Amino acid sequence: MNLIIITGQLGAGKTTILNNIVNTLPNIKTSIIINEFAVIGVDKESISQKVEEVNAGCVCCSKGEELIDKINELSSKSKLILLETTGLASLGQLMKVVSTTKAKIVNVILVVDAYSYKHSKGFSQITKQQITSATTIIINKTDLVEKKVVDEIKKKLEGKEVIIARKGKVNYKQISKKHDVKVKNETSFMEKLIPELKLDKESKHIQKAQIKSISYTTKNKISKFKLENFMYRLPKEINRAKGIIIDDKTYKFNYSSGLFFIEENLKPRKEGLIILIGKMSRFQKLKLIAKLDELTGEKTTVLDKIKSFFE
Ligand SMILES: Nc1nc2c(ncn2[C@@H]2O[C@H](COP(=O)(O)OP(=O)(O)OP(=O)(O)O)[C@@H](O)[C@H]2O)c(=O)[nH]1
Ligand SMILES: [Mg+2]
Repeated sequence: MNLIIITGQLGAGKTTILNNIVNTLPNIKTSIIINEFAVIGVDKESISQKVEEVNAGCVCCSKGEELIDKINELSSKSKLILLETTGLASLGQLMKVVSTTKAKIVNVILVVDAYSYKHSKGFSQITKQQITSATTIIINKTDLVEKKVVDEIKKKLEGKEVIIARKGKVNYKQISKKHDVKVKNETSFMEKLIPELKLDKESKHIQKAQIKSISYTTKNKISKFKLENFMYRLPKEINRAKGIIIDDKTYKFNYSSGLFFIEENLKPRKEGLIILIGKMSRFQKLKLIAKLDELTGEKTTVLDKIKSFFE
């Protein structure tokens, strides 16, 4: 069974691209796994096929065991697995994890956000690391930048297989070439001694990045205009938000790189979900929950506050 990894920074367009790939798949039995950093995931709402979820952590470390079980479980019914990871995944570590399963990695796709590249004037450290492990790089959101920005990114990726995408439009054929993906499988002396270290030590990359998330649910109606206002007032460290709200209809919203989008969600829902992701201390998390309470008219209980403080 073949497996394709799709990774890239928060909000780069991974799920949008994944859905376009899913919609152009030939007749191959395919399973989709999405790994989201937040406790409750929302990406599956955007995919036209059934999605298996691994949430509340990163599949390259704390959620490695769960991913291994999921892949092995799917191997009897699928010929291909498409795996979307969180943007924080350490690709080297993730590839090691997948190499212990029945799946063979045939492509490691990195989605690069041209708009965010332009505004942060270059690649982040983590993107630079991911570029070295990726076998295909998709330069996405090229509809939001000038040609010279795309040319500059292309130049930095010389020697790599590159696909240029607008609005996440990529089809299966473009990414179907099988690559000889090499997995470095060295195990350190300490890992041999204490096997648990192998998965756990890398979760430090999340702690180091200080990235946390809030998954906030509400049955209350929220005005989409108030929500938009709320997003534009978020502290700059909260650079990603997404979810579903119920106003006059059910809406799906996305906030990334300072841009807010909201559209009708085709599947109606009884409960809204707001996910905030970014660098935040535990106390900032509580402050944001209080702000969400103000926005939604909910009153988060002390117990729930304590729970999210330690999450
Ligand atoms: N203009 C433009 N918007 C895009 C493009 N690709 C994705 N988007 C929008 O960017 C937002 C985030 O897209 P997603 O596909 O959810 O990004 P993601 O990488 O899966 O996000 P996470 O899983 O949260 O890291 C959504 O509002 C998309 O509609 C693109 O090429 N151009
Ligand atoms: Mg996604």
